[in-house]
Amino acid sequence: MTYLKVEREEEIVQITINRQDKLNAMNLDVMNEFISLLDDLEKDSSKVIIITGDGPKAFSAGADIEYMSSIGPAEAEKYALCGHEVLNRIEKLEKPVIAAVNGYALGGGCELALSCDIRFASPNAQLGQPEVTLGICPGWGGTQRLLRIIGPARAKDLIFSGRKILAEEAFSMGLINKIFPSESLLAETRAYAKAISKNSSFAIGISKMLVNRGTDTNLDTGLKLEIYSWAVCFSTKDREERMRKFIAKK
Ligand code: CO8
Repeated sequence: MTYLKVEREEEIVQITINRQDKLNAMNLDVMNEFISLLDDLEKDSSKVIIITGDGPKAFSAGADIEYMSSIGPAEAEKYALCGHEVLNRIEKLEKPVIAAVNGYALGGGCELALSCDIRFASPNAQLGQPEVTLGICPGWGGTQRLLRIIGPARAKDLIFSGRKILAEEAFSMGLINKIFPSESLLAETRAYAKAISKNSSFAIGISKMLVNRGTDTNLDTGLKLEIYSWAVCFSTKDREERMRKFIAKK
């Protein structure tokens, strides 16, 4: 891979977008590398995924403006579809994905973070959807995921103004789960990833699906889905062993 640095430590995979000279802006090559990496991650035994950006300045400054400046609607559709494929697959991955937002997360960069399950950030992180300043609307799920995470009024404020917000304000909106000092952001993210990797992958995967589905379904359907999913957990050896160990300890 040219633009994605992939490091595996035990069952944790850290993906670093590695295009520092362009503030980790995601061109088609970056997105295609994500697609082939996701082919592996969907099948392999990794338990938690971390996504971050190379260098001290940016998680990702978004889609590649240089590329977008010269394309028409047909290429724009392809670019959007490619981005949606990546972000949808991250969202549906049956394992937790954590964004470690270490600087600018703008436009597509913010949308990439929105597709992750959990977002940690350094105090200098700046998030935003500045697309309207470039004459486009958010195109990698921003209008839909931001709305669901922070509500319509706040989403419209960020999208209409295109303003960048610091981690503290993002935290107060529920856009960021937790802020860590810049120098320990990755270590803290890895420690968190390691802690959750000890829990049942099956139970976490099914919980992720239930919460995701719950966002777009009515309460009754969501609760029914939970009952059946809960019952399925009783078919795993993992559940048997974890409960047996608990009883044995007593
Ligand atoms: N695309 C391409 N290159 C970029 C991008 C980008 N998004 N952002 C920064 N760069 C490049 C700069 O051109 C510069 O390159 P060079 O050194 O070769 O001139 C280098 O990165 C460093 O950037 P700056 O010199 O601008 O650094 P500053 O510290 O002065 O400013 C900012 C940092 C404020 C982050 C500034 O770079 C900036 O505003 N960048 C653009 C941010 C932005 O508007 N992002 C949204 C893009 S639109 C989008 O993401 C749409 C997503 C949906 C797409 C749907 C598909 C159709």
